[in-house]
Amino acid sequence: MRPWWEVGVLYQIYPRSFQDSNGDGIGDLAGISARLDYLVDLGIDALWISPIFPSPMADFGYDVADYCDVDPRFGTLADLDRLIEAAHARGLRVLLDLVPNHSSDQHPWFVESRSSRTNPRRDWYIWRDPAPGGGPPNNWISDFGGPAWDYDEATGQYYSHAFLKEQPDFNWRNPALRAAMMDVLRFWFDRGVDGFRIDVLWHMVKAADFRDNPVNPAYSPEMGDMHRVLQTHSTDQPEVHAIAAEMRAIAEANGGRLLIGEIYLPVDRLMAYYGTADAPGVQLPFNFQLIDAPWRADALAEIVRSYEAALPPGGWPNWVLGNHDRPRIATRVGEAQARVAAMLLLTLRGTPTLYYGDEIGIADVVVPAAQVKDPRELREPGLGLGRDPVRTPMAWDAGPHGGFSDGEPWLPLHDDAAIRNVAKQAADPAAMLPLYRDLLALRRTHGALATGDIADITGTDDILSYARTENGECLLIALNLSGGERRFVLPDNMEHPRLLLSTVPDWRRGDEDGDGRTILLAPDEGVILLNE
Ligand code: TEU
Ligand code: CA
Repeated sequence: MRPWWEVGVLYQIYPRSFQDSNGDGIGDLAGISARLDYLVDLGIDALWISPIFPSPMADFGYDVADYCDVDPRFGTLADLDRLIEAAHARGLRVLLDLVPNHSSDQHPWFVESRSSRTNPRRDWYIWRDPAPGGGPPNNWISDFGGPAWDYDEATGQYYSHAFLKEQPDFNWRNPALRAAMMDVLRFWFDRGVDGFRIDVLWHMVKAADFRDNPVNPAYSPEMGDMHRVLQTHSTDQPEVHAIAAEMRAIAEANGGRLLIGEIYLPVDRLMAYYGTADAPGVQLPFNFQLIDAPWRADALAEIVRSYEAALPPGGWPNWVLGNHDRPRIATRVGEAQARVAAMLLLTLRGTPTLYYGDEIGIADVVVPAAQVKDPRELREPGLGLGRDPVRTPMAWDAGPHGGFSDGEPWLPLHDDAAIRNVAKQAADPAAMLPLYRDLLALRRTHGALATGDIADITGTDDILSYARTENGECLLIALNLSGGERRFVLPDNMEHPRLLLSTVPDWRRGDEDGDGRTILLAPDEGVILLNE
């Protein structure tokens, strides 16, 4: 029996923006509970909710002040219990977002840690003396710009922060900290949480000698300050794998809960996060390649082939088109290709993760300077690094604020929310939402799409194609990545092709070459064919 997460589809919810239930303009847990039936109809299997823990919100919840409670803005622990129960009753799994690299500077542990050099929790965070001539201990740079070190006047040392200074890094080399964080996993597993997405897993351990990072020869200012150095010594250290393995052991001891690692690394280094047979790591190290990929058939074919080839024995693949940090797919490739991208995501071998709102084709929303909330944008404005544009509220209907909230939403909705919303699209067969529903339904009726082998991965003449096979069933996917018509010659082994789904449903197709072996793909058309 395959585990559920190999077969299933994950759906990321940014909780501030999914559904507000009390009119304060901020989405909440009761709001998510009210939309569970939508998720069931859509056809997903599990939801991952970005952090909902008590937080000063310096980084919108990725600065946690208490790992075992719920922020009042999102509701209460009881609301979360109700959400988990209601989700489970519908066959949906619930994943939370574990943020183990850093806490909030308001977390009682950090308050204690900074209180004196001799405090028992001093060593739970990373404290270093100033460099010999004064100044930060080394040249490490925060991912959000500026030194990765902040000076504490009172105790005369610097603490490390890979992100904001309000997000001090934990010292995972300290056994007591490590044990305390492992208890956090157990706490949530006991409450019925089905797994975690683990924030910045590859950041968790820093080189013990705190060597300077090498200067990045390719740096230019528009890349953002963090790119001035390569994160050679501040990330991806060998010791991280034992930590992942310990988390995995806890997940297994609780009946096989799921761990997903957020890891931005080249494929060869990413693969190490699957762990080994003796010390398995996370089940799914997030594969973000489609987020940065050039949208070309040859490039995508090479990405799929080389990723498949690099997987360790037993390693299950996964694919992602977008998340709360990166530009939305509709903006990157345009609406017509976003349909093709949906077909790609949901027909590749491996667990797909959808990002809320992509199923109705929301694009990046231009947020006026005065309304910017994201510290990433506020610290390095104008470089396009801000994340507000991809975190805007979901649109449910044509009512005020798209049915997201009775009050003023924390971020503006997309301009076309009156027509780009769930209710409108549900009634329009040509819209994005029915395509997502059809794709998700097809994965259930044709198991080969979910778990079958993948073969014949080809990218030529603007067409990306591949076959999925399982138990004698064979499906062929052909995706036209261009805005022009393209002829696609069927492989010889495709004897009786039947069109199961097209991203261009009204396309009138003839037998163009009269040979039954060539099909004419519409501009921006993807098709799924079944060999009968
Ligand atoms: O993001 C990590 C992440 O996206 C960065 O390491 C990225 O490479 C860098 O910011 C370049 O832009 C996670 C969360 O997803 C994000 O929302 C948090 O802000 C961050 O960690 C800190 O917890
Ligand atoms: Ca609310």
